[in-house]
Amino acid sequence: MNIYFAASIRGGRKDAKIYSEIVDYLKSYGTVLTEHVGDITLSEMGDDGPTDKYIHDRDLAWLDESDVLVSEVTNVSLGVGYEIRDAERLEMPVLCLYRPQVGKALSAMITGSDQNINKDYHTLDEAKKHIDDFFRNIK
Ligand code: 6IA
Repeated sequence: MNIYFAASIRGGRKDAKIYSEIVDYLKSYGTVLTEHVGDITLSEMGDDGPTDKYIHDRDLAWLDESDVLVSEVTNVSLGVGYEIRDAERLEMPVLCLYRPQVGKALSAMITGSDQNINKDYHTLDEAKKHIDDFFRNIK
């Protein structure tokens, strides 16, 4: 099972520790092609490596090879929204994990789509339970 994990990079890295914990848990279900997204040392300016075109083309190729996309969507990210839509077009199962926050709401383009599964969570254990349910239902 190839898993594409999507989460904010240039949108902001304040939740990087959470991403790292989600990536660790996802590894029990398969190969996480985008493990670097959970790297807590990666800054939001993380652009000291390959070119943006290289990153874009490589990531979309990985998405093509993936069986599912799991995303953490609390921190708004253009890249994550772009990847979610591409995964929906590819008709792969998509899970969007969101931590509700006072005064904010998740984009209607995510909550209004019937091609992804949206789950709110407050603790890592809750997120893991949503991940378990997601994989149980796609097998
Ligand atoms: O708009 P954002 O940067 O927040 O978009 C984040 C999403 O786009 C993630 O889910 C990634 O899959 C993808 N993405 C964006 N930037 C990168 C990136 N930057 N590397 C890999 N995937 C990316 C450079 C990293 C650095 C180690 C050279």
